[in-house]
Amino acid sequence: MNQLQVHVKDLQKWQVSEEFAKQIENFTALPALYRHALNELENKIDILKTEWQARDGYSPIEHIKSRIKDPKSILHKMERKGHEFTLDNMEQHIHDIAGMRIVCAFVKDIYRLVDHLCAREDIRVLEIKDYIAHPKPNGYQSLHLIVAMPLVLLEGTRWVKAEIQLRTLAMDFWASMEHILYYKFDKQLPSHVAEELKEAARAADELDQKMLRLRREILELAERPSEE
Ligand code: 0O2
Repeated sequence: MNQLQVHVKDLQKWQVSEEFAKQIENFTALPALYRHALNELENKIDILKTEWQARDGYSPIEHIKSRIKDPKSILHKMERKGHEFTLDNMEQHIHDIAGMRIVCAFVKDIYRLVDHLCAREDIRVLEIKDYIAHPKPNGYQSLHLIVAMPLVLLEGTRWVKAEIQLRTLAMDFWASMEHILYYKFDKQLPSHVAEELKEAARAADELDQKMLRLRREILELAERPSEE
């Protein structure tokens, strides 16, 4: 599959137990599986974007970004969640090893896209966390989907998990800035800073609502017969 993959037969010369060799084989093959799942997902979203653009002259998807979580972050998250470091726990409890962020222009585009994804048979939506309807206490807004993607392998079909974060441009700006600001600060934020961050999240929300209002107005103007 890729150069990271190790086969049980390659390990036999080191006389490791078959069970240990199998574990290593699974472990080294895993990043490639997540990469393939992400590629499939990117492809599906790309097709959607092109179709929407061709049909409506406008795609609700502004841009997408994807990444494989780095091993250090995976271990940190497992520690934070109190899981023993095993491959099973990693696959079962860490949902965002394969992660995609989809940035949309408007909030209603996000729900339109979620409805579409939930109705598809080639993606299983396992969980929806709606931090838009229910923002986190710090002001964070996004809609998270935990999905499973089918990969057809020699062994049969394997469903691989991925996390999709859906946000507007304004939410993405806030979350990216908060991540940068907070990243270097490993202590409790002073309350006035936390309050200002929350205030900035409210401003991002207002900006989203204002843009939606403007869009409605412009669409209405476009549909109105000209007065000539
Ligand atoms: P990183 O470094 O961005 O990958 P779950 O994944 O559902 O099992 P978790 O982590 O409690 O458990 O889920 P949640 O709250 O849905 O958060 C998942 C991801 O959302 C985080 O991954 C962040 O990417 C993003 N996120 C959640 N809360 C915040 C927030 O307050 N600010 C910002 N900027 N991003 C947030 P990681 O692994 O925590 O981090």
